[in-house]
Amino acid sequence: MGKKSVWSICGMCSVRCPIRVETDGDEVTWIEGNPHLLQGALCAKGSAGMALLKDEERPFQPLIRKGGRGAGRWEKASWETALDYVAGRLDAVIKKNGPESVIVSCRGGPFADLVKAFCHGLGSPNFTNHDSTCGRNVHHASRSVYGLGRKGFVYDIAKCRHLILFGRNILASLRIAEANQVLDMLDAGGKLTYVDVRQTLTGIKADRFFQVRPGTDYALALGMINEVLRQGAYDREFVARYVKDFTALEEFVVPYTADWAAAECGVKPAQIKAFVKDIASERPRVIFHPGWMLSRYKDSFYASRALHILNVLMGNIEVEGGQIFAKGPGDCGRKGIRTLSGQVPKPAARRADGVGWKYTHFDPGPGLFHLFYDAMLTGEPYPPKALVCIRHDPFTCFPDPQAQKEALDTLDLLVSVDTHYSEFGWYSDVILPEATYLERDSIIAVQKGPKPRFIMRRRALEPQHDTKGLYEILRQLGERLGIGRYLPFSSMEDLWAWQLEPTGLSLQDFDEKGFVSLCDRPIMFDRANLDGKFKTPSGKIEIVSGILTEGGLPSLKPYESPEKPSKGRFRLAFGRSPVHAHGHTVNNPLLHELMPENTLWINRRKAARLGVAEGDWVDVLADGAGGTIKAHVTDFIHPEAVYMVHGFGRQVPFQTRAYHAGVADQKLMKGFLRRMDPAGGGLCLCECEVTVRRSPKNPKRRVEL
Ligand SMILES: Nc1nc2c(c(=O)[nH]1)N[C@H]1C(S)=C(S)[C@@H](COP(=O)(O)OP(=O)(O)OC[C@H]3O[C@@H](n4cnc5c(=O)[nH]c(N)nc54)[C@H](O)[C@@H]3O)O[C@H]1N2
Ligand SMILES: Nc1nc2c(c(=O)[nH]1)N[C@H]1C(S)=C(S)[C@@H](COP(=O)(O)OP(=O)(O)OC[C@H]3O[C@@H](n4cnc5c(=O)[nH]c(N)nc54)[C@H](O)[C@@H]3O)O[C@H]1N2
Ligand code: SF4
Ligand SMILES: [Mo]
Repeated sequence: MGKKSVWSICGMCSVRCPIRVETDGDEVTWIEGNPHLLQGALCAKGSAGMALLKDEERPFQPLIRKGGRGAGRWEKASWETALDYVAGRLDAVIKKNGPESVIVSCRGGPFADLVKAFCHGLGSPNFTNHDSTCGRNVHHASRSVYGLGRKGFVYDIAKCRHLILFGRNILASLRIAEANQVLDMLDAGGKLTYVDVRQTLTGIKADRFFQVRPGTDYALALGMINEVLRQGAYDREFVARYVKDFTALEEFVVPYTADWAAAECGVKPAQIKAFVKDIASERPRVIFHPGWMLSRYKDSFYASRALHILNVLMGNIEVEGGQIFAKGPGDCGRKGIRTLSGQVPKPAARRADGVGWKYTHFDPGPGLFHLFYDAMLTGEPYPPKALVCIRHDPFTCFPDPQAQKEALDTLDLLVSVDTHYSEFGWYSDVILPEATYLERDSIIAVQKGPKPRFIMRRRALEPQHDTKGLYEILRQLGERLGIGRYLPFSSMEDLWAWQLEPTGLSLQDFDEKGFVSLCDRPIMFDRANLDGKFKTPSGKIEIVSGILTEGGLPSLKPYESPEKPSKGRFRLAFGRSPVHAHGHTVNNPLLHELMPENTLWINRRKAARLGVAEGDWVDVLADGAGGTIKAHVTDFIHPEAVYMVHGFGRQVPFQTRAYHAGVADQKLMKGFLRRMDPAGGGLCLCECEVTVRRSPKNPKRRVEL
């Protein structure tokens, strides 16, 4: 045994930073960011990977439900029995209702190809993920402007002179590499402008902070566009060469002056004008980040679209310090790896969520998960009958778990493949425990960028319990279901070798750094000739989007002012803590210690009126749902909003640390499964309003009555 050093990829959140892991026998003794890419840096969650391994409150062998759904009576099973059981039930569903009645969902990301191959291999088109509560609006906004999705560009933040973030809390809701870039940019004298309804870790580093009224980002962005045009602060040449329908934009923004926007958002007009003066001299090295998680307001799609348009006005495309086309192996004159899903025929059936045929303006890729609930309740276009969730917890991820349960009760089979007891897992029929990222290998994937690379995760340890890696789980299920030919490799080494074959590389090429760079220097396209690079219907950057027009939707949507919450009510804003990843780290022994529960941020004046002081228990109530947490009274949040960190209020009794600690924002969002932005496909989670009162409840009681 002895000591080992292994190149791997962190799995504590979905960012998947490259890491180096040291082990001694069966112990992990050290984890750090890959020194070649991250100079050793790691976040608190990444370091707590060691505590994940030691966490005893996780499933350590397959479990099959005995009592009613959610009753918490489980029978421990061998893998043989559990896989036979799942395959038998899936087979019955497929025979009776067709393969399309199976939905397979996973967390997306670089390794999703395996899950897609399994889902399509079964014959189901219903491969899906979490994204309608995350980045779908931003993705579709990007697609409507450039014909390229959210990941079509990378932002050269380190070299930019001014970074503008609308609610992108980049230093707390983090990616290590990106956070380091922001700090480098600030060290080099770059500026930061931050827009939020509250002050944050990122905002306190900003040169300019706009504290806006909740839901008014679109107004601020329109005011900025108007002012940029008024000051002539845009790249005329770039616009003339690549942009379609620019005059439509000029006409559209006429009423949205900086003065108007300032009044609408509650900021100072002079600040907007001074800001535009700054960027006029700094462009093209100015980046308006289009947002990441913008499943928030009913116009978040259009707000993101306006931010993309501001980038175009800056002419920041394919320049240092701007946004750069993400390059793949082909751009370096190299061959790509083989993909598993590439070997599987496309299923013939239409998607049950309607994406691709009923909703033609959405990217058909992973569809929109929440729309499957409609199919379950209506049986249209056909009734789904089985749901397999891999690294995905719909009851934390999607609003209104109660409504979800009612729809899921129409299904014959719910399977959770997870490293933890997720809220969904607790309600499901079978839990198949996956080995943690430190105990499993993953397929090789491509990471696109100015310098694309192949990445891989290798196990640092053998599984410490009776758990298995995902490839093995899906391969053994596939064999039982007669689709073994799509996952034919009996070892990861064989699979990797097959993936690498066309590239001429071997596994040893990953030994030196843990990844393989496909070029030495960043690849830049010729900015004077970007023809063919924009994949819109017109081939141009589209102010009026062909895709949206065909879908019967406006491209330049007139602004509608968000309603002020009525007396005693607040808009429920939410976000992340730097030390937690959604709901799945709140029971981690170390991270729980750092942040055991969430609090409700409330504006000091509003709190005073409610008789609430710092640390008081408050009830947060919405439409029949509610919870009790401590108040955090502060001047640094807009009076119309209250705020809490997402991921708390868990209800799995086996997770003793997290059990009923704090409140789950998603449970307050009653009816929000149906609040979809018709243009962006994202849910409008921040349209939820709550009331707050001093709590008369016994704060020590942890169960809901
Ligand atoms: N109300 C509200 N809703 C939200 C959000 C919010 O802030 N507020 N945030 C939204 C956003 S941005 C996102 S991305 C989604 C995230 O929601 P999800 O996509 O559900 O993602 P996670 O919470 O990251 O993880 C889901 C599950 O993966 C499991 N898991 C972790 N590591 C592994 C592993 O290695 N293998 C396996 N098999 N499982 C693993 C975890 O235990 C957890 O149960 O939620 C969205 N929904
Ligand atoms: N530590 C940590 N990092 C993460 C994650 C994690 O779970 N933990 N998850 C990753 C994932 S999946 C995602 S999607 C990203 C999300 O990255 P972000 O979108 O940057 O993160 P959030 O914390 O969800 O939200 C940011 C801010 O939006 C603000 N906000 C609310 N309403 C408004 C409004 O009307 N206008 C403006 N301008 N701001 C508003 C909130 O106050 C909050 O501070 O983070 C990623 N990084
Ligand atoms: S941001 Fe932190 S938790 Fe997420 S992958 Fe990177 S190191 Fe791991
Ligand atoms: Mo996300």
